Amino acid sequence: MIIGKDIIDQYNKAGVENFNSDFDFLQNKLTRSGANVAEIVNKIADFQVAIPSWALGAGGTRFGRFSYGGEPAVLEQKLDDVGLLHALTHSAGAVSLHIPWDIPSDVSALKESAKSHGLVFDAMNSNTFQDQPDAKKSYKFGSLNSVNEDSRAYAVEHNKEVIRIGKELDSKSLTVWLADGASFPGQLNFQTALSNTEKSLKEIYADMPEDWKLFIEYKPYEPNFYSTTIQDWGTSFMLANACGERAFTLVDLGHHLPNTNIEQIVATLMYKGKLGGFHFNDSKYGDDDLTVGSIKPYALFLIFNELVYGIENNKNNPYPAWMIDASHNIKDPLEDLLQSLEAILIAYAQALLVDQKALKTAQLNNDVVAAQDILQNAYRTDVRPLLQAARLQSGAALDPIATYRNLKVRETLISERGWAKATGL
Ligand code: AOS
Ligand code: ZN
Ligand code: ZN
Ligand code: ZN
Repeated sequence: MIIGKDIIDQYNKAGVENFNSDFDFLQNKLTRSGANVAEIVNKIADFQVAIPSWALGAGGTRFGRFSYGGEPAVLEQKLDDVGLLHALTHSAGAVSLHIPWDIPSDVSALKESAKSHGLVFDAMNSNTFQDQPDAKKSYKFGSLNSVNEDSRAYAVEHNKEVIRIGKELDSKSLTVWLADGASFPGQLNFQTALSNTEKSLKEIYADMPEDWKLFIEYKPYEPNFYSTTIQDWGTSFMLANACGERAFTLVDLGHHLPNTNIEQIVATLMYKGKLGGFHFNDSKYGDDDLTVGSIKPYALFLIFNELVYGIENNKNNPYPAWMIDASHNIKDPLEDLLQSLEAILIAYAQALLVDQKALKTAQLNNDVVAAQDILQNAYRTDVRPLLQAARLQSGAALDPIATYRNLKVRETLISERGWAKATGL
């Protein structure tokens, strides 16, 4: 199924009048307070978030998975789904593949299809957290950190294979997330595990082309419940520094112990030029991988406030790679991703509204009340007309979810693809 611009335009007609009056109201209000609305709308329109191939099927928990119907069975169909999201929003212009779940059978056909949807291949993801049916070595007791030299070499080799596939697709980065750790005290020697991990990552880094980046993701626990070798941003940062200047830390919002100040981590990494990538999701308890902005939208805004500040002020930090890393089993995955994209852009737009000059003045005067007000004024602004303006100007849908439903996308996908489950998680 392909959604053409003409069809979107047709559906937009019904909403344009309301949009105009909402937008005028907001534009006047923001212009009065000194904001450059056209510039903000352009920034929102430019913001692109990668969709991971594994979020397109119905995800789940370790207790079960319920199919949604019409899930993409093969990589080409996953690309088609991201294409639908991009047509509706014009903010999902990239796809993040996972090897071995997404091994392309015909590289040039795949590139052609990506091009036709306006998509690029963002970071490649390796997988050394599962044994594949044809696995020659096991990752049961670790991969890049393994005490078993053969397992370690096998895991390094897999990452090199992912780089090789990524090169063919013109991807420019590799994300490494490791499940490596221990479930019981005494199971592994922390220092040996860390030093093996560092050695392995250096081998992978050395194999990357000169214009590639390595993103090192951290996570405090799960699937191991006593220790994880790359448990926090500090460990990731240390390993990134050990690898070299094209290695960076990747922040996944769900990978922190409760109440961790993630915005401060973002600021610290950007200050050092080491924030490479971002996985968006939301959570209440752990790595819940819920829809972005569904639980803690204010925290998301505060994080974006640091991102916007860092993009402006830390020129030593490369522009981060954005990806949604969410997956669960009770919503239509495409509608869920549309909600996540909306939440990301809302937080971004609100952060763009923060009066940075006034905030600096308040901070210099230790005016705590004013500082809080400046942030909350931005956060409490209903910025959705700005997102609509950005979409309208790029030919996307004024209301993506309503258009998706009106067009009966899921019903069409079910009739085209049936009830087979997606490959992957
Ligand atoms: C796992 O918890 C991490 O969030 C990973 O980034 C990702 O979900 C996994 O690599 C899926 O392939
Ligand atoms: Zn992640
Ligand atoms: Zn995760
Ligand atoms: Zn997650």
